Amino acid sequence: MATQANKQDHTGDRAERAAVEGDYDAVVVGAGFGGLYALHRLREKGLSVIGFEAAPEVGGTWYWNRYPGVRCDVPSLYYSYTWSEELRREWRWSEKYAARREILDYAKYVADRFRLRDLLRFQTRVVSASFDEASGRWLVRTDRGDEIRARFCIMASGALSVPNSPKTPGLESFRGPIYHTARWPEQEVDFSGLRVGVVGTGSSGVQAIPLIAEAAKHVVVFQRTPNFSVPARNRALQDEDFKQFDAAFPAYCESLASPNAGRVNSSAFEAPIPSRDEQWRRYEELWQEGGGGFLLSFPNLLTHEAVNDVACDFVREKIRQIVKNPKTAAALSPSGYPLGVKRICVDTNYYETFNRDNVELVNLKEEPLEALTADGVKTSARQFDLDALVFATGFDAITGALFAMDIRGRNELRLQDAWAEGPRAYLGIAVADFPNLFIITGPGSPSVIGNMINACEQHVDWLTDCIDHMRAQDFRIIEPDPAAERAWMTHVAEMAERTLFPKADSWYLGANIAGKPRVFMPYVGEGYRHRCAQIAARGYEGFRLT
Ligand code: N01
Repeated sequence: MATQANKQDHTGDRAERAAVEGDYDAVVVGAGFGGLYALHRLREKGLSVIGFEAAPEVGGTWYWNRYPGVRCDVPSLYYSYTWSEELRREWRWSEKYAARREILDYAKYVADRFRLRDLLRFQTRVVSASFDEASGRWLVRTDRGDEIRARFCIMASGALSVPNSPKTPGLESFRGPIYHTARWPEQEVDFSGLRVGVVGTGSSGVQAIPLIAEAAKHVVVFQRTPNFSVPARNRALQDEDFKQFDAAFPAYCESLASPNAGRVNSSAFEAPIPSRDEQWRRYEELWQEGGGGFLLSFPNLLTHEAVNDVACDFVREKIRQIVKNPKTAAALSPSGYPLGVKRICVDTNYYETFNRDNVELVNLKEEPLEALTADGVKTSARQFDLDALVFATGFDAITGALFAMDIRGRNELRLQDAWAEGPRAYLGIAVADFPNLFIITGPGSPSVIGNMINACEQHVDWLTDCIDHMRAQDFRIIEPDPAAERAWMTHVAEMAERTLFPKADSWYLGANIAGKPRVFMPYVGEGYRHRCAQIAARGYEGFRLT
């Protein structure tokens, strides 16, 4: 899509530099929270390591996502690394849910504090990585002519980093600027006095729409599927919050490694079905508290329709109470899929925004979007004249960034071909036929279902310990046994099937991308970390070490 954002050169001028060549122990692709920690840990273990990052700065998806209202939906005290006590003491978040700017500052602080920038080549995109059988090394090439060899290749390219840009007919004919939330320009976009169309009502749209509506003359929201959204009730953090967090921190870290930790744990299948009254009371408490903690209301919320249906009713009732126009309220009310199985949105004044005179909701289920024209958007029923358009249409999640590179394993096998019927990765971290390649938060690991920053840390700790073990035992190659990989992916699928997750067309399933195999990618079961630790303790059970 020729959007305003990628028409401009976001990465600025690329400073001249000589191409890098040579041999390293490890290469890290991406300088988001996974890549930064991987660089730190690998260097700490005494490995020679180099990192490549397409952006001119660290931060990963937080570098590129600059749309109005962008902030994290995980409380900032928890959306933080746990691996450095010093870092934890030094960094002080200002708000319960940090805005993008502060998260980016945190990533920059980490890069400076731990001297990671020297290891990184910025404004450099990895274009290919291929495994050379003879030397047992990866040959990695970039768009700046770098050619490096490395024993280990660590893909920290992100689960939500490649924008999904629908190929809407007439895209090139629209006269105004087109923005994508995941590739927003660096300079502030001034919508004042403009008629703005927003396509998409996931987390990004739900955050952006209220602020665009405050600035613009008129906003038309093109909604295909309404999402469940809960209020964030964001606020400044107080000393008391830090005290409470410090007290809870050791138990929190312990809980991450517990055999029961996970989005859905075994208690879900044993817990009684709470009465409607009990549920209503609990949802009201959590609604007032604000945030995605709503999903922690009952252990069987994501496994039992009888429970989930009440939660859906509760949110729909809230929408009816907030949105004055009954037709708009009905159109904003999700139905036909359970709450929480598409990522729940966490908003500030989202539903309230539809009470504004300058905001209009278009239900694309009733009048599908047919094309862009020079003047705006044409649905099957009407033409909407617009000055600017925003696509808040999400990402090609989990596999998108990997497929954007030409990754080849044994016998030139392309990752795309290996995953033609859906991604497969043992523990979501390593792939049969792709030796010594590690994917941070890959398909088959909890990744996007939990706290991404903690998920990245766990993968980095696991893979660096694995590399340590290999060096100590003089192993050169590690790769999953295909049978172990198959068994793991079967388990991932079975766990998802025991829940309500597959009952919605979500990006977890690849349903948002035409032609993408419909495979539920994240691991929703319990004890993932515990299992990874056990597998390591048993000499990397299910892996072949040679
Ligand atoms: O993307 P989405 P997102 N025509 O895929 C619609 C994380 N995140 O960027 O549902 C019309 O959720 C699509 O409609 P439908 C978070 O994990 C976190 O908002 O496919 N509409 C949907 O409404 C989140 O889940 C934070 O029918 C089209 C929307 O676009 C993930 O990123 C903030 C369309 C896309 O929603 C993705 O969120 C932002 C088309 N052709 C993101 N194609 C926080 O931490 C798509 N849509 C708060």
